[in-house]
Amino acid sequence: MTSDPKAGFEAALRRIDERLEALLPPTLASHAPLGDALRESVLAPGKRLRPLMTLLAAEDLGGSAAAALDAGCAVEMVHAASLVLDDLPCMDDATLRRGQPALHVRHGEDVAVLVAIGSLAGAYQLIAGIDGLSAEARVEAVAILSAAVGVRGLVGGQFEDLRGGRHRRAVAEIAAANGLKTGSLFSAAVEIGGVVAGASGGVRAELRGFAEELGHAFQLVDDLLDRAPSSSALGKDVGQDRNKSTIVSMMGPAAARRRIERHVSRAEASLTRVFGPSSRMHGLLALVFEHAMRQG
Ligand code: GRG
Repeated sequence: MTSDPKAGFEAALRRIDERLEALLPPTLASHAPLGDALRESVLAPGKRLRPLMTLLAAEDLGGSAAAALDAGCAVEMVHAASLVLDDLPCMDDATLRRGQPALHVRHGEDVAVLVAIGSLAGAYQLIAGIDGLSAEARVEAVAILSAAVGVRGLVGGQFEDLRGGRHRRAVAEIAAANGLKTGSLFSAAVEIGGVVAGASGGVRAELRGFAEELGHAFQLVDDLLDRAPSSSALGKDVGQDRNKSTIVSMMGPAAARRRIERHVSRAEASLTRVFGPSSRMHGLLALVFEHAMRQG
């Protein structure tokens, strides 16, 4: 196994980065530094896992690659907005993101809030206008993305995390918040891939099940890495809030690793039911988690 979690996906990742760059041209900087800041936040070197999943799911279910690419870029724009907001002093108060000073550190909180709103609006504009998708599919994709952002998604998960993070919570409560904070956007990413491909309700439900397990495992790895002394495969900017109560801090790293393994094997089982015993999504899952588990 290679030590690079992105190995084998370079071509798809290049397409994603090129499309994001084209969607956010330098001329966007007409209101500098707003345009520059928007480009910086979206184009900063992230892993692009969510758009990659949209792309792989749609293509491997027979959907249009171009439509999947734009849908994935919209999901990444939502993700970028969530990271900008998450780092604000009134939220996680983080100064580093993707190895660089957080957006509000570089451009101020006012610009950071506007960038997040602009990125979110851009995502909906993009997904609502995707070429080659029926009007019904576009509406469905917008509805899925909206649900993933809203009070039963990122917003609700973030709220629970902020309010409950420093209190002792049951493991199940933390897991539920993790599902909203992390799983909901993974779920939207793969389900929108299914919508692009015209997948059945059953396949879409299976994709959501996969993403929920993935989200739980991913958040556990994220928390494990928060305790690790150095940065990692998940591109983690470590040590931002070591007082937060997490499943890892409550159960310890060994039990957390066992939970991760259980989530990953359930995620794999869902993928197998959709794509057969081996697929590019299986490959992505294995690469990300094998690498992360060695680091954490
Ligand atoms: C209105 C979009 C919006 C959000 C409001 C602030 C907020 C509510 C939610 C934040 C949720 C959040 C930051 C969850 C963390 C998810 C997570 C595991 C992020 C790290 O993802 P990676 O590792 O990051 O894929 P990269 O940088 O590689 O893209």
